[in-house]
Amino acid sequence: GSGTAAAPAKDLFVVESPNVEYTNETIKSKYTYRTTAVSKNADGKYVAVPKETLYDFKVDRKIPKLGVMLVGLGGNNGTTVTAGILANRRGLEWETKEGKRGANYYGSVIMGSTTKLGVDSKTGEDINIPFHDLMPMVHPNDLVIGGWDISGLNLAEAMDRAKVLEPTLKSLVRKEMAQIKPLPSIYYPDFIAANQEDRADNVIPGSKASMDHVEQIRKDIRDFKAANGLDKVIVQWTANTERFADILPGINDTADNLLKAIENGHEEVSPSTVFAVACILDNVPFINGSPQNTFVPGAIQLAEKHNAFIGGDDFKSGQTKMKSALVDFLINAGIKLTSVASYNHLGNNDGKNLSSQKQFRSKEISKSNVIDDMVAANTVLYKKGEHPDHTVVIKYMPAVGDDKRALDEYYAEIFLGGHQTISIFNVCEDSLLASPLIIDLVLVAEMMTRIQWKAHGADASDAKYAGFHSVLSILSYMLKAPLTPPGTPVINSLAKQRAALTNIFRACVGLEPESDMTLEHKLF
Ligand code: NAI
Ligand code: DG6
Repeated sequence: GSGTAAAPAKDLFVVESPNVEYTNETIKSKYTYRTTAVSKNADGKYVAVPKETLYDFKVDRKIPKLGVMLVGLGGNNGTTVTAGILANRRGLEWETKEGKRGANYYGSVIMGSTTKLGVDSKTGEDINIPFHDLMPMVHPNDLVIGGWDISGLNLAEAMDRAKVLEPTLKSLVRKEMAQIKPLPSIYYPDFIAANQEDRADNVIPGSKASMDHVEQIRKDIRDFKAANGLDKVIVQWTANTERFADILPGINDTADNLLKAIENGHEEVSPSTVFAVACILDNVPFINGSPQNTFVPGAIQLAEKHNAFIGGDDFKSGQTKMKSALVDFLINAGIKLTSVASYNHLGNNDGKNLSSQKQFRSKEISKSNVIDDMVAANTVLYKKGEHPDHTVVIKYMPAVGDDKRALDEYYAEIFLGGHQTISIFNVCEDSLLASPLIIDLVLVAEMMTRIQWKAHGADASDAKYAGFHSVLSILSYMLKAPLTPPGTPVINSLAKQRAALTNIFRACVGLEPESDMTLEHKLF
């Protein structure tokens, strides 16, 4: 193919550039990554040097038949995302007291938002396209869903238990939902709240980690893939929040020690880590949607060894998404945020599990660290080590069900010692906010399995291409406590996270980052 070869009809755009080459199988781009290297000279003055690095990217255009296996399939998120995909696939409409409603993917950045492709060469107007069309991505309607749950209810019964969806919608998907029954899962009672015990009626024998468990999970994935004729599977943890695992030298600190600890049935290996290990060994991307430290150092090292993708932690759906946008805005507006008080009450099974101290502590940690980078970056407002007060409270209140209430007070110092106080009452329909994130995480993680890179000018053969680092920090937008490659910074600012996602995708098809300078409208 040459630089201007026609793309298959379903592509919304084609890039015409000497740096971009299309074939039926791939899009190849030569991309110049421009950064600024900073050092200090002898006088202590910063010296900023523009730097260019040339990369080759290669995108596999073949959209695979994709399966998603959810751990916690019978929970509120699991049933809601499954019903949502069925409803979208069938283009369902249903009656509500407010009138007819139809299936959509609102709340998914990939399916519900647009991104600027460029500027109309005649009118100068922005041309915006659906985010989903930026790259050859899987469509969520085509996902095949399965997974595990320690509760054996079929998904029709489980969605009733969840109390999330309208009865009219439930009646339309009930038949298909009833046919999906979660696979038995592994259950180590010490890791989740004791109040969950009564739903654990669908468990694989054994109450601590073992290689048999790892092998069973691997087999489940292989069987699911074969039964549905899938090219790929992505696994996502949307099961209960576990307590943190202790990091123990010789047990979970290295890949080899972790495998040995599983073999020896060590009690500090959590179910989520066993799932992660099973996936890593088979190169199946594994994403953790809960806050616990599934990815102990040994699990990260194992993923690196196997070039397997992992991502996490903890879906960022309501309160924290607001926080990572609002704090970014306040601090970048030069307003000195001095405290954030975040209260939640919720009445779903997640809230019940989090009413137990150790599981709450996992959530408290992931909800509390989300403003650190924005504070540290503003050396005008904050002295080194200075930090706004930040408190997170979660209470179980059965009556409000899945409609979590998140009450936030942001208190800030403004000009000449004045104060700005912002109070937010945010009713988060939790599972309806989290389900589109589950979809985004799957779509982006899958896309990343089809992107390769090499240093430009390196060996011209295709053999030199490599994948991105095992830890998919590009997923940060959807996650409260983004996991990043060891030794690399965590970015919490929602705007930066979205820009990274957009601009990496743009680079892969040979487009410059969107700078928002719009000089074409300023210099004429
Ligand atoms: P849920 O409690 O309704 O669902 C969790 C499911 O996991 C239950 O069906 C339970 O039986 C199952 N489970 C527990 N241990 C298991 C194991 N070892 N293997 C397989 N299944 C297991 O909770 P929900 O609301 O669906 O949330 C799921 C997770 O996502 C929670 O950890 C929650 O903290 C997290 N999360 C939820 C968000 C939301 O907005 N809904 C946002 C951020 C995180
Ligand atoms: C209460 O905070 C329970 C949690 O599981 C949250 O509902 C969930 O983590 C979503 O949190 P956020 O902060 O993104 O709304």
